[in-house]
Formats: sequence, C-alpha cells, structure tokens
Amino acid sequence: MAEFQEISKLSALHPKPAGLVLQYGTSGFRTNAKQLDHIMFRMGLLATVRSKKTKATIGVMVTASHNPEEDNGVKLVDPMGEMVTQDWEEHATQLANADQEDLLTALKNIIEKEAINMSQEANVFVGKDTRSSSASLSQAVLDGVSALGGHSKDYGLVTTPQLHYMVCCQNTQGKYGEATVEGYYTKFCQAFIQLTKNTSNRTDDQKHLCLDGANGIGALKVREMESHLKKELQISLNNDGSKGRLNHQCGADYVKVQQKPPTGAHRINPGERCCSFDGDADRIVYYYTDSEGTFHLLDGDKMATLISTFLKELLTQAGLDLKIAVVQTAYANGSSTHYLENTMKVLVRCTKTGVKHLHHVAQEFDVGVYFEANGHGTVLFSKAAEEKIQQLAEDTNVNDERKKAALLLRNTINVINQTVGDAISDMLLIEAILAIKGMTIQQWDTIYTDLPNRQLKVKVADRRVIDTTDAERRAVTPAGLQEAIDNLVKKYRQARSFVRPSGTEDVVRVYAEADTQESADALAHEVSLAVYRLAGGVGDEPKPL
Ligand code: G16
Repeated sequence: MAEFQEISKLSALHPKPAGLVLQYGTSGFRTNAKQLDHIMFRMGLLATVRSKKTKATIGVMVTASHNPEEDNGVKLVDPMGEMVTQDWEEHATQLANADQEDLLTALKNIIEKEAINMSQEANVFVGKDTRSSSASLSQAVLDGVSALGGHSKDYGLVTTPQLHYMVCCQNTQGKYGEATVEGYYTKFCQAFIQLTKNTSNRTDDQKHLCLDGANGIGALKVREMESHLKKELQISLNNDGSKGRLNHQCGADYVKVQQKPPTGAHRINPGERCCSFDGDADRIVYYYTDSEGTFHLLDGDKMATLISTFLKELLTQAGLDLKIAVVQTAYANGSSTHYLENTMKVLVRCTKTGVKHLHHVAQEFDVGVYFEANGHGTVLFSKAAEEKIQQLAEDTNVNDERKKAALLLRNTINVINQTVGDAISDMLLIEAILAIKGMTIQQWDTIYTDLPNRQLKVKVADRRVIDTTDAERRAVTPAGLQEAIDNLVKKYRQARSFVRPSGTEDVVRVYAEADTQESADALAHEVSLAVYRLAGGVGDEPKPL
C-alpha cells in the first residue's frame, strides 16, 4: 500500500535510537524529551490506526505533566475522552520499541490483529503543553498521522483535560459540548455561574482564590477563561510562566509531596484560600496557612470527601436513590478512608495508581467520585443517573426542596469534566460547593484530620525488580522486602507503609503514615533504606529527614 512506503520514508526522519527500550507507564510514555521523537511519530501512527478501528476521533497529548521541564511524554485519548484502553497500551509498547527496520512489520501486526479496515477514514486531535520540546514533538505526532493518510487537528497549547474534552465533544456530535477551547470555557463557566447564582451575598474576599499555575499551560488557560467567570471567582495568579521554570518548586506535585506552599507565590495571608495546578492542569490541591503560620494541605482525599458529602446531601434532598461510591488508591490517607466508610457511610474502593484504573471502577456506580491523593480526579455519573436527575429537574409536580436539589445536581454535572481529572473543572466545582455551603477552607479542613504522612523517592538500578499486589499495597518482589516493611510498620502506632515503582519517573516511591509526623518521617526513612538495600539502590543511602 502507498501509505506503507510513505511510512518507511517518513519514519527514517524520526529514527529510533538503537537499543532504546521504553515502557508504557502510568499514563503513557514519559522520559527525557531528547529520547522521544520516534515515539511521537509512532504514536501518531498508532492513534491513526486506533481511529480507524473505533471509527472515531482519537486524541494525542504531548506533555510530561508534573515531571521537570526537560522531560516530555505522550498521553493517548480514546473516543469518549478516557485514557486509551489497556490492550492498546501493549500495541503502543510494541510499536514504540520495534527496531527501525521492523517498524512496518510491527505496525502490520497490529493492523492484522485488530482487523483494521485501512480504507476507513481516521481523525486525530493533537494538543501540547508549554515545554520547549513540545512544539517539535507534537509535529512528529502530526507527521505520523499524515504518514498513514489520517486527518489531524492541531489544537496547539491546551491543558490535557481540554484535549480529552474536545475528543469527547467531537465523538458525541457536540452533545457533551462544543469541541473548541471557547466551548470548554462556556460550558464549565456557565455551570459555575448557575451553581453560585443564589450565593450573591458573598464578599469579594470570599470570591477570591490564590492560584499557583506551576508556570505551565494551566496558568495560560485560566487567564483566557477569566472573563467567562464574570467576577464570581476572582483569581490571583502566581507562577504564571512569565519568569519561573515549569513545576520548579511549585505546582500541585511539589506542594503535595513537600507539604509546603509553592515558591513564587505572594505571601499567603492567614486563612487565604489557595490552590496549585500541575504542569498540564489535570491535578489540583488546595491549602492555606493558619494564624500561627502552619501550613494545611487539602489534597485529593479532602476534595473527594467534600464533593461526595455535597452530592450525597443533594441526592437525599432530591429523594433519589442512587448508588454513590468513592474510589481511591493506596496513597489515600487512612483518616479519609475511615471517615468515608464510617461517618459518611459511603462505599470506598481502592485501585492501583493511575486515573485509568480509578476511572473504570468509578464507572460501575451511579455516581462514582474518584480522586488520587495527589489531586487527580473527577466524578462520573451513569447515563441512568443523569436521566433521573434531568427528569426531576424538569418535573413540575415535585416540591421545592426536591426541585432545588435536582437543579443543583444538574448544574453540578455540567461543571464537571467527566472525561478525566481536570484542575480547572475541579477548581470550579470546589469553589461552587464552598460558596453554596458558605464554608471556609478551614471549616472544610476540619471535616476530618489527616494522619501525618510522608512520601519519599528512592533511586534503584532497575525499578522493575519491585512487583506489587493488592492494589499496590504489598510488594511481592524482591524477596524479603514486604516482610521488612511489615516489621517496620509494627514499631509505630496507626502506621501503614507501601512501596511501588513509579510509572512516570525513574524512581521507587515510598509512602508512610503514622500517628505523629516524627513517626511517619522515621518510618518512611526506614522503609526507604529497606528498598535501597533489598531492591538495588544506587547513589548515596537515604538519609534521615
Ligand atoms: C500521572 C497519572 C496519575 C499518577 C501520576 C503519578 O499523573 O495520570 O494517575 O498518580 O502520574 O504516577 P506514578 O506514581 O506512577 O509516577 P500526571 O499528572 O503526572 O500525568
């Protein structure tokens, strides 16, 4: 076929460095940007084939999200805006790692295995973050698409969730919204304004939010969106990309892991409501400092709790019997799980890290609230749940209380980006809930008290030596590691710890929680040492905190 000759010719312009093997990670390929040109071209090919297979538009986002500026990566978006299905992750790995001369064979194998009709039209949407490497890497994706005769639309600089939204809008023929950045702002901001319209006695202080844009794409997009908010939300933007480096001592990952405010922010006044986005604006965390200057973090677990409390109350007021569940990962603070299960009495499920895992479990419920502790999450409503809410909102024979709750639920659905975790949409949702409940960030924080916790990273020669089970809560290999962790955990009160290989960085992540910060820190350090000694640590031994 003519396309295949074109691929041979064009792939030579995007050669694979000999011997380089990359794994499909937590959300796609991610490594130093210099190693990614061939991956991008090949993901352009794969997205085109996937589009032919699904007869729908597929998305390709060039970003390394929370990683440092010099890294880059690629996330593939399936027709309804969700992460690409897992069996295609294997195709992606095979295509990515095929030697230059074997690329055509690898591609033909996928086409054959998936019985692709190559005469089917293909459409691919492409977006990129603000990294300096993203321009040429997204061009490599576009080259891959055109090598196979696919059509592409280059959205240029967009947040990851905006690209997910575009793909979903396109494939639902506009039912989810208009597939433009303007359409995105209109949909989510209108819903926010509707939600907050009866909270008109809020002062300017209450409408004020201090936002750290991580010096990334989220900052640019919030600036673009501001006028749609009609001053109902007044944002002071820090780390807007005008001076600092992307994710450097700022952004959601830094704030969550370091448990301190970002640098580059103005001095935070006591009680001031603040939040941070990550590098591609699919994660958000909130925080404030109290009058003693102590920092308080409100992470994904606190967001899941606030959101599920709000939704549960509305469902009760509306008289709707819908099954609500919260999906978390092993990183969820023990106090949050305890509160959700024992005080709120909602069903809690735990999955492996990666929104793709949480998303699928959340789909099993009428209302599935999923959040990783790092601030990556959203809410999913089943079709049936949306219909019931819609019917009630339009029913003229229901009492005022039920009607009001149904209208609030309908607007809540519209403010949420259900395709994937979205910092902008999550921010609007949290801001609306706080406004409706007349709640300050301190009041939100007191819903439950986090167990002190610590996250560390350990460098090892090959992080794949660590294999885990039970939603990553237990290590199966290397031998003796889990036993060592169990023995260390026994030394502390209310303690828990686990280790897992990161799927986005070349490190092993260590998590520990306990009754005091000193204990959590000591446990995290001791577990790091066990990883270092038993899993092939490299460089200096981890030092106590
Ligand atoms: C990605 C994933 C998240 C995950 C995070 C860290 O986030 O989408 O689900 O929690 O990586 O993963 P790991 O611990 O495997 O490195 P992002 O925001 O970096 O794309």
